[in-house]
Amino acid sequence: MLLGAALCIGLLSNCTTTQDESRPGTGTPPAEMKVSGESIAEMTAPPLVPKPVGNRAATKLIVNMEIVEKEGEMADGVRYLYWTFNGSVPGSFIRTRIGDEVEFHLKNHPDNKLPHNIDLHAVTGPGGGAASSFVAPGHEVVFSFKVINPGLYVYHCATAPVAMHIANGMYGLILVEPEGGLPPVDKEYYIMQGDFYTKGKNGEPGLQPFDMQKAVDEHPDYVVFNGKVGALTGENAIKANVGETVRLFVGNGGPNLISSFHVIGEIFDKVHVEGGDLVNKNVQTTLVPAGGAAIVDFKVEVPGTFVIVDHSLTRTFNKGSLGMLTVSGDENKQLYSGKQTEGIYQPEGGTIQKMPGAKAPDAPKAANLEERIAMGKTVYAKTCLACHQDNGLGIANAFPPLAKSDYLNADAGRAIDVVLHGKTGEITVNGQKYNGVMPAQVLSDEEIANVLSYVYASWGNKKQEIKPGMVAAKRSSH
Ligand code: HEC
Ligand SMILES: [Cu+2]
Repeated sequence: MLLGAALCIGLLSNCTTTQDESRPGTGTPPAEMKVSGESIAEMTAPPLVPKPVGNRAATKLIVNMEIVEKEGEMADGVRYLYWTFNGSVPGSFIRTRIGDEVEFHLKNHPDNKLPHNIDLHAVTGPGGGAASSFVAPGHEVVFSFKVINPGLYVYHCATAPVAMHIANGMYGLILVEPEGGLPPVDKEYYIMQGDFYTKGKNGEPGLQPFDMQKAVDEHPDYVVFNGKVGALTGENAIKANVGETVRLFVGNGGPNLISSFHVIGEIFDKVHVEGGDLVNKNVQTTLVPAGGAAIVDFKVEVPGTFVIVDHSLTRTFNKGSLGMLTVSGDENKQLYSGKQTEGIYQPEGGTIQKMPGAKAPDAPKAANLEERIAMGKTVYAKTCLACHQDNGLGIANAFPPLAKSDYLNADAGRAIDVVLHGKTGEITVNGQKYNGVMPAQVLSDEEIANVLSYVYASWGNKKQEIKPGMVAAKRSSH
């Protein structure tokens, strides 16, 4: 939008205010609308959405969002460490109306390992809020913005490496309703597609780390709705009754793939193309770009199971982008007289488990160096791998290598300090300068001893055992 304004200045002749033409209502420009009162935004996890705004006036709307990093189930037996807004993928749905002044409270849970921020595409301002929302674990930031363009917008984390934060689940939708609200419908749901990149191939069990190279190559192992295989199938299917109108708020977090969004056996009566004001009618498949959205309305006339897909179908049948809408009610033989078969499009099964909390019970103590290294490897996978990577090589210009790191090998006491207390400011590792933020790690003395012993035993580093006592001494000397 800022770009649009700049272009407008450049092309003096053709400079109408396109914003106001498309907007019904009082005629007050949204940027100048007064707000009355104050309320706390209702926030919902997918596939639910908050109540419509209806006729309420523009208000000061307080949005509370907490970033939570937690392990969950990507598919049967496949675990993944998700990074989330309010604990779900996609994050909580935010519902506003034009002219609202949003006071955004972004908290980063103290158990998290990483700093994060948020870029809301509904924001007019630098980085969509990213510039003012960078927040370390255990901290909260507050910033405000006025929503002045109606539509359905994506929000996402924009902390480097951005694609990695998005690939781990850090995205969601914010709706800006026009004055008076969108036309009412009977059922509304929230669906967001995302592509996921795991070390192991699709279906390989166990905790699967993020794979940066597959992300760079745009070769996802999973393409799913609402964060996991089966989030919208079987008993998690979204529901409606014959004769009802259904509205889907559809988003695509990406980070890479675009979605050819389609519901098998339905035609979209109305689509807000790209989530904006342009309404197309009688649409079979609508394109939802990465970092984009669409509002899809249709009426369900016959009962049965309607399968929701990305019509790039190998994704759907081999990688998970499959959901279901179950419509109950009486048959309408005039419209559809066929046999109904349920569940045929469910190759991966429909079991769903809740994402449990990330906290594990206290680990047992290592009896010898070998055990210490083995336990340290687990700590590494959960705590360090996200940044320093599986192979210890880090990520160019963002996270320094631990493999053959001269910085690490020169001073074990300093390495303990880095893990205990975090590190910011410029450092040089193997001749390369880094100036990032390593957050202090919330780990016990035993865990820090184990993980550093593992790091020292790996990737050509000098073998050195770090004992819990050494960590305890550093902790108390600080
Ligand atoms: C949020 C990403 C992140 C996580 C998680 C993280 N680090 Fe770091 N680490 C960094 C950054 C960034 C630096 C460089 C800091 C600077 O520029 O001052 C760094 C620096 C280091 C260094 C010193 C430089 C080097 O390459 O030798 C060590 C040692 C280290 N980290 C070990 C660990 C260990 C062990 C863990 C897990 C317990 C861990 N880090 C978790 C981001 C991270
Ligand atoms: Cu993030």
